[in-house]
Amino acid sequence: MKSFPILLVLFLVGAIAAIIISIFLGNQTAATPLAGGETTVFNRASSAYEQPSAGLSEENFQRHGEGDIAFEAVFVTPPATINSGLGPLFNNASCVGCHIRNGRGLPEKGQLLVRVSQNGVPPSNEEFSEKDYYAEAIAPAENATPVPGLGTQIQEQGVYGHPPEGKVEIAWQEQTGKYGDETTYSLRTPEANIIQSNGKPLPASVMTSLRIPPPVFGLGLLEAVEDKTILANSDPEDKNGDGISGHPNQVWDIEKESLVLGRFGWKANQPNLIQQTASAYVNDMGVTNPLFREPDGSEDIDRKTLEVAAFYVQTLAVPARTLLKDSKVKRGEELFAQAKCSSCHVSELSTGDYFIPELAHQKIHPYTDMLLHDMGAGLADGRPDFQATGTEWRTPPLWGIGLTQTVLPYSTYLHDGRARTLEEAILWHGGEAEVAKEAFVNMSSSDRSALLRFLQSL
Ligand code: HEC
Ligand code: HEC
Ligand SMILES: [Ca+2]
Ligand SMILES: [Ca+2]
Ligand SMILES: [Ca+2]
Repeated sequence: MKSFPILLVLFLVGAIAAIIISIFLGNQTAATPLAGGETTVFNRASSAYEQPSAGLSEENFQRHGEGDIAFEAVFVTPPATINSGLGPLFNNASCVGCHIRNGRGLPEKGQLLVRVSQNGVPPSNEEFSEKDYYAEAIAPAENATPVPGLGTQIQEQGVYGHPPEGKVEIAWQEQTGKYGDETTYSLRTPEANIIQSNGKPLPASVMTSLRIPPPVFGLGLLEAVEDKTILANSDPEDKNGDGISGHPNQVWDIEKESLVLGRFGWKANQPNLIQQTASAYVNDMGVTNPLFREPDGSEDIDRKTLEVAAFYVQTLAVPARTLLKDSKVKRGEELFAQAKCSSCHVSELSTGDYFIPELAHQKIHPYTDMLLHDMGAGLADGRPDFQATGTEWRTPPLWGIGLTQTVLPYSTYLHDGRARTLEEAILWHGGEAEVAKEAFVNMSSSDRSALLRFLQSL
């Protein structure tokens, strides 16, 4: 007789515990602020992109600080005692000169890069002068061979006695469009006028591509995602019939001397952060290094400096998400999935083993699949790069994108910085993302603003 109430009490306790556990688990699978897993930092101020990953060992924290100094180092003309080796041709004298506060750069001189190439066989040694070699020691794709006299990138600056390769002027063309509810919008397209130092315009056969500097935080985590995790989302022939056919780039790894999966840059044409950093030094700053040496085998910076600069971007933290309980943000997150934005901007990936153990085996929320997608004629540069065609771009991560204007007001979006707002960035989507774009265009204005508010919460 006495056992009955005890059983009832036990039953109630069990039921309440089950409810509490299910709420807890529910929260675990739903939105989390931990965009960068355990390495996430809780900083949504203007310094949000400049924080070392949370949980770094004392030694790696120190190393991150040394990398910060390398990233900020302003190079000067040789001979000099420190930071010597700028040029002879260059675009900017420091990493931070383009990657200001580690956020995105602007489409303006000193930050915008113009990639050039042509079809066909690479120029012979006689055609390809020593000057080209200095500035353009790269690992070019067969479908993006260097242009005689210009290489694969236009350096708009030169040290004393070395005229720059040319001057780039951007003019913007405006075009208007309408949402489903008749609200109008306006989009701008860049038109680059490139004049070589000899006063001549570029020959029509030269393919060009404009690139703004992308944000550089969270990159170690993206480097730590295993190839097989990225390949799991690849569907080049669209076998599942959802209209999305992402595929990886395959690019030349100069140290491995083989083709490997491409990860970094707007067309994923760099395999890893060491090679990305080494090519930034040589091409953007004219600073030769162990991966890209002078013709006589010497170098402006040693392996240690190269590695520590790469370590800095490898260990820049991702800021935590915010406004998770805001009803508009929640609605926006649903719309992001319904409109199939999440087919490319994949919300969750896991990292594998990594040489920085603090970044290994993390559940991250980068909102990218790291794959290339056909984005339509509107965004096309017509310049292929390895497996990326002239209409394809790598899905950029959207984590931290809500802080863009907090970090650097007037920052712009997309590969060439044409989009002045997140809304414009979405409106430019075409190709495989045409359906997603149309879904956005036909949303009610309150749903459109909910979707944008969700992006602001990242
Ligand atoms: C002249 C401006 C400029 C300078 C100087 C510069 N960068 Fe960049 N950086 C860019 C641009 C533009 C891109 C995009 C390139 C592309 O997609 O082809 C980029 C891309 C990157 C990326 C890839 C980011 C991603 O998400 O894929 C990293 C990492 C990077 N830079 C690091 C560095 C480091 C380290 C230095 C200094 C050694 C440096 N950059 C110097 C302009 C610059
Ligand atoms: C087919 C794949 C795909 C789909 C679907 C897609 N995107 Fe994108 N998104 C991309 C690619 C690729 C880019 C880069 C294009 C470029 O720079 O020219 C991009 C760029 C962006 C950017 C600018 C990022 C930056 O760093 O400048 C935002 C914001 C964005 N997408 C949001 C969305 C939203 C919201 C949706 C759904 C309405 C969506 N995307 C659907 C592939 C996709
Ligand atoms: Ca040099
Ligand atoms: Ca050049
Ligand atoms: Ca598909």
